[in-house]
Amino acid sequence: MSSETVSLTSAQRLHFDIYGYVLLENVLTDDEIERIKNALYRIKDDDNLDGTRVYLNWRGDHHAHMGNLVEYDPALLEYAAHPKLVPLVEEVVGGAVRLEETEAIINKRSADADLDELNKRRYNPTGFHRGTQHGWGTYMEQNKFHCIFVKTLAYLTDVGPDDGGTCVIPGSHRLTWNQSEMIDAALSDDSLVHQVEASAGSVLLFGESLIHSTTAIRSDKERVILIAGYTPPMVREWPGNEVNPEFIETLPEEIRPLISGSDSWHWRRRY
Ligand SMILES: O=C(O)CCC(=O)C(=O)O
Repeated sequence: MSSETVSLTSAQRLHFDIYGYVLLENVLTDDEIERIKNALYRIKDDDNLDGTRVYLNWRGDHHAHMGNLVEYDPALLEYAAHPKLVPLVEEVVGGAVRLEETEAIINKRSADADLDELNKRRYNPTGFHRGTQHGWGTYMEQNKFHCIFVKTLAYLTDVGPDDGGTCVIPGSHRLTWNQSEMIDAALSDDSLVHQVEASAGSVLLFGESLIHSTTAIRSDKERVILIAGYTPPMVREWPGNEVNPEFIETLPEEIRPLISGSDSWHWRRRY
């Protein structure tokens, strides 16, 4: 990892604290994007993943969801340990992190989609959810918001208004409202929902207490995203995202604790 200090600008930190997310533009190079996409398409077309720890689930024939990716290709490992991203994650978690999961989605419009129906709404979130809650998965320290479960979501294709940008309920990361009441309220008024649109190479940094969703695609474009989740090191990986200890042994020493969580309870809040 580079010794150069990488941190959020005060405007990015304020955006994160107010809304629960911030879009980081132009993070990945064209070469990184191509290498990551090649690896993800190979997984999507791989009919023998048995010898790997990768999982691939199809949600209809238009939506491939895959996970536990770091052992499959160096480009995917490099994203999970990205020196421009991990320090920003640590800033909002509040200290050192471990990789909790990696997942990716390659999706397009469903062949059965009713475009007239999709065009009736400004956005069509397919399933709002969150991975932790304000109150036990978050804390305030020195007036800054922190979340113990944070994701970086990289857009690997350009995502315009009709291309399935991630939908979020801005500000929901700091609310203790009942989740379904909050979702119902936001779905009744589109102005409470924001759809993230981004160019390929941009990364959405968000706390998992933020309610968010995949969005149905209206255009003819296929979307590709790669996500890495992080927690403090004493927290477990998401089930199914256990990385082979033998693979971890082969990694450079400086990224081993990030991938394995070996730092465990030796955690000190740093931010
Ligand atoms: O598909 C997206 O844009 C959002 C993915 C998502 O909901 C998640 O990472 O939990």
